[in-house]
Amino acid sequence: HKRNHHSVGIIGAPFWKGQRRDGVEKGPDLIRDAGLVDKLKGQGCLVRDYGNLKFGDVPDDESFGKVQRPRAVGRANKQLADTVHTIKNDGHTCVMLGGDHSMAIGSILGHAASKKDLCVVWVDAHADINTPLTTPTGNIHGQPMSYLIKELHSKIPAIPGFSWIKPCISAQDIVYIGLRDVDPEEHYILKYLGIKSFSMTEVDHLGITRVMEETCDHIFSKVKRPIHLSYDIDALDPSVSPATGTPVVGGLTYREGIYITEQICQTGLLSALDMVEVNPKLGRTEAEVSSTVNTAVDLVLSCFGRVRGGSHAPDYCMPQP
Ligand code: 6HN
Ligand code: MN
Ligand code: MN
Ligand code: MN
Repeated sequence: HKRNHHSVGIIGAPFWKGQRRDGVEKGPDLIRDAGLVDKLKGQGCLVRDYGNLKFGDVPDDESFGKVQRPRAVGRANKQLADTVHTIKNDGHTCVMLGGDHSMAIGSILGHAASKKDLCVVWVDAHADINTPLTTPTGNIHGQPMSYLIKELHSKIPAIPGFSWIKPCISAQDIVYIGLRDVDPEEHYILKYLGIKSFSMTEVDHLGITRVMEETCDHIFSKVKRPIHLSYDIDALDPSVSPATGTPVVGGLTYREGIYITEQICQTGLLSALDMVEVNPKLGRTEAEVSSTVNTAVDLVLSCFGRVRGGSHAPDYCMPQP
């Protein structure tokens, strides 16, 4: 077994304006307070914490059609993209702690700025691929994928605050896992673009083992490439992670959720991770909040070498009597 030398750069994105429930901006600090950095170091990772981004007020941020707070979302994502680019150029695997899922726009664009050939594994109850014209809610956390996919470029109108955003991934470079609440317009887009997706039906039918084998077959069909793992905590069942903005029954078990991250770690190609949509204000009890936060921490740890079967330092020596 090789020594764990993951070099991890953490950036907090305490941003909520991609949706309407406040509290999700508390995610980064809660995940840190649950001991993320020390636990990563304890399993042999080198960790640099870049702190939290600070988002200024954006006045006069009128909606664009249905789309809510476009200038604030555009600006926050530009800040995040620049920082993720820096973290990647510093040589780390980047961990973005959200915040709502609209921040995947900046995270993926910043990542793509230093890794042209990345692929995306999107673990979520939702497809987050509404365009500004199909969105039923106007919430940008339900739209990030639509701005990033080259094949959708012609379907996206010019949005205030978004002029810097250029699509950086192709439909064939994406795999979804965990879908169970997909809007009809989103379903059309997934089929129209032929995007690989493993809904909860496929997870039930194939089992998580084959889902991960087929995920890797798909993303590595031509060549091995860097992985951007975008993990929405609502992919897991609300019995595991209830403190989130848009919970949907019938989700991944804790074990399936962790198995995904263990297998992504095994590829050796994880290049950036988003851990988003933890919202402590939506836990009904302290136990619901801690279950959600601790699960988020465990998912990050498994991305960076934690194995359930245990491990030990290569220089470990047994105590002599
Ligand atoms: N998320 N499809 C719905 C919408 O508003 O477009 C829900 C989106 C949920 C987004 O969980 O990150
Ligand atoms: Mn560059
Ligand atoms: Mn979701
Ligand atoms: Mn999401």
